[in-house]
Amino acid sequence: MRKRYFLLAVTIGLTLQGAFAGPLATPTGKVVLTISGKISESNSPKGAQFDMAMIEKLPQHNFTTLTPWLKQPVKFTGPLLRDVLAAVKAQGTVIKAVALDDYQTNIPVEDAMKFDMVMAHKMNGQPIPVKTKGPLYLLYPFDANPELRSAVYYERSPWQLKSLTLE
Ligand SMILES: Nc1nc2c(c(=O)[nH]1)N[C@H]1C(S)=C(S)[C@@H](COP(=O)(O)O)O[C@H]1N2
Ligand SMILES: [Mo]
Repeated sequence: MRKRYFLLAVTIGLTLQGAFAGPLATPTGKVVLTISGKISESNSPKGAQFDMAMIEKLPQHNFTTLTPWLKQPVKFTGPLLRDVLAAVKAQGTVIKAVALDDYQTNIPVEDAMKFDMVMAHKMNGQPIPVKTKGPLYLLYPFDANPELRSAVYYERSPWQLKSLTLE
């Protein structure tokens, strides 16, 4: 009986580890995000690569917020940036984000800890096509905190996100 409980505990432990801090899977689909720089979990010579299935496997969060870009409030869904950083064992203080249109912006790692920043792959429950700023859109919960409704944070919200480099 004891042994059975022990095995159960080990199984649960391994399952949780797999969900939150296990070795990084290898993408089987199209790579949508590459994280490089100061990270200690990786799966390719270019850094930690993610396909959409890997991003969807992380714990999902959502918030509904107005943005400067759209007239209506939109519900954004995806993993918290801080969970994505944890998945690659990120270090450093600044995240250099680059988008498909080559837009670049620097996000303090501290922002990911302080605010529930979401790496959205869905808007109003639907995958985000590239032409409407997808497939990945990194953003702050603007409506949850009036402090965030400023150019500083809008500029730190890249749509069409393709890579993060930890510095
Ligand atoms: N990929 C990408 N993300 C981006 C930008 C961009 O040009 N490309 N512009 C940034 C800037 S400077 C701001 S203020 C906000 C809002 O940009 P907009 O006013 O051009 O809509 O989005 C940010 N995210
Ligand atoms: Mo801007």
